[in-house]
Amino acid sequence: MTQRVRPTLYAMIATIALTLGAAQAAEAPKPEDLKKHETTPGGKYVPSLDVLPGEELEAPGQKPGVPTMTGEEFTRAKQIYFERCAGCHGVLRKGATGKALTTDITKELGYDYLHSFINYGSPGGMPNWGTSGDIGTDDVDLMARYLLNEPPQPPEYGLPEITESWKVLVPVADRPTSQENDLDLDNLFSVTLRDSGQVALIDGGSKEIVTVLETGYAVHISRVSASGRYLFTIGRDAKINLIDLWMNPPATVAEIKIGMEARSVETSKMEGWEDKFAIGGSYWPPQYVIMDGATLEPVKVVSTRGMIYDTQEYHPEPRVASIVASHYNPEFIVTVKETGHILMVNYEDVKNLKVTAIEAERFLHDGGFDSSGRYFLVAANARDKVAVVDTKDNKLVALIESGGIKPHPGRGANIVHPEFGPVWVTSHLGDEIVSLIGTDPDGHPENAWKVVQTLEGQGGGSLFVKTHPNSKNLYVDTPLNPEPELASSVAVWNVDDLEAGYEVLPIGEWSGITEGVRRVVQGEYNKEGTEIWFSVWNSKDQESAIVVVDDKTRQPVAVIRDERLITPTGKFNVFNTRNDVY
Ligand code: DHE
Repeated sequence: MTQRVRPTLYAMIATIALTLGAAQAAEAPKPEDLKKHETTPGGKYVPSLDVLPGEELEAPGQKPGVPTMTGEEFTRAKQIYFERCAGCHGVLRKGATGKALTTDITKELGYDYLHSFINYGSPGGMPNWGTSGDIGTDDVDLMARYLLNEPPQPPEYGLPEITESWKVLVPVADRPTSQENDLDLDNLFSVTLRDSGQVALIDGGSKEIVTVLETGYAVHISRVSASGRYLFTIGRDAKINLIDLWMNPPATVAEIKIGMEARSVETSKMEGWEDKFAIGGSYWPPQYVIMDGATLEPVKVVSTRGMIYDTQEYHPEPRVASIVASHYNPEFIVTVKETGHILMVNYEDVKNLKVTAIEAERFLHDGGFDSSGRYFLVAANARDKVAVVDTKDNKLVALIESGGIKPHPGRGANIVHPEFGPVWVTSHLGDEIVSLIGTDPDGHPENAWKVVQTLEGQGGGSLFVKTHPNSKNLYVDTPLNPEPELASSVAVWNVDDLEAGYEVLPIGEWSGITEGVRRVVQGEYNKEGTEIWFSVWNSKDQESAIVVVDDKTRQPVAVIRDERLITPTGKFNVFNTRNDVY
């Protein structure tokens, strides 16, 4: 895990910009101030690019007056940049959550200045790479020189490359005409085996692993078609696998690569359009691709490059973050991180594509529906806000201060609050706050789109919250908390008595595993809402597990330990995922 959540050059340039034009190199901070330069859990959890570091990119030509680099040095610096810096500063260094690092700026700042900032970080959020030991002395020097050189440009990946990667392994005509296995498909779980590039399909009843399927690299999420027949996975390398759950055993029937770096995939869910289309969104190149739902044949590639919603300045690499499928219109809801737009992509007539671009906020990340399925709530995590979109009328309804630092809801959790009615819940990466947002404009208009209550959880470093319509429990994980005890446990509240506080479930301990940090991540319910599954996520060379908890008694009922369960993270129950139950 720790290798995944890398510190980054977050906000380096916020501070640089303040002193832009200052001729002198930055002063080294006093030892007593160095604490301020440490990276917080929230600051660490930013995108890193997994595939681009390995890409062979040509070094741009050497310019006069710029420190020289050997080919070997360039390759190493490029790798460090994509792994640790590009998430905040952008592939092309034009700025994202961190400011721009283009050579017109870096040359002005000079080598000494860059070196100091990389070494010591800044109180504004830039990690202290050098003094923390995360980047060695030689590499601090290397990175300062690299930033004075022009950035290399990774290749584009358009329809020719996408089509080239497309394979239909089992044509539609050769697929089963009815379910050929005797699995309880609705209670099947697709479990990401992050570091082995696989997903495990696990039966929700017996907890047996049905099959382990090869997928893209470090699969990010699974989604299920409206009919429940097809499962889609997306790898960080932008490879989508289309898995036919009717086959015995379920198997990949088509695959495609929609870019080079990606995180999201979804399938059409509007009545009359079930299973018809799929969509994938990529980080690099910044684009989304609409595909045929049964074969993955690429139908349309659309770039997300364009203007930032408020400053109306051009952004060359606005990444596609979360995507969900509307239940009210034949549309995909595509969030674009850097421009802060929420795109309502209408798939009725793909040739004459209609896209409603809703101005929301930067930098959009993850989100989900309210309990009615009409409103989509998404975190603009670097702005501590949640944007709410009405997917029926295609309008921004509200932009809400989330009440904590860096909201990170996953898809959120919908509970019925005894006083405030239906609310949607998010936790935060940057602090212990759990925020409840009213979502019922008709029944509880005075509470709608407001943070009606905040709870104090175990601590910062939370990624996911979870509940189920049949449950009275609200679970909040804290896998990125620096305290191992908090990272390996979850907090659970009774939604009817939130004031009573939370109970801590020592899931890591319950797994029986004694090695590793045992990060406990992402609760996911079974179909009935009677059991909740948690991943106990250790590093690749250590043992991991899944712990199943009885929702009523809050006691473990099963521990799935199997040598095939390498780094399990996300879990997606077929019924809950296809029906947006959370
Ligand atoms: Fe995720 C959802 C991006 C790191 C596990 N993650 C998402 C989504 C995005 C995203 C855009 C929403 C997809 C959607 O709904 O369409 N995640 C990113 C990153 O950019 C980031 C910060 C760093 C990276 O380089 O990838 C990142 N994510 C992680 C992890 O390290 C996690 C904890 C473990 C892992 O498997 O990699 C992780 N992300 C998840 C999970 C979801 C997710 C389990 C879906 C949660 C859900 O319930 O919907």
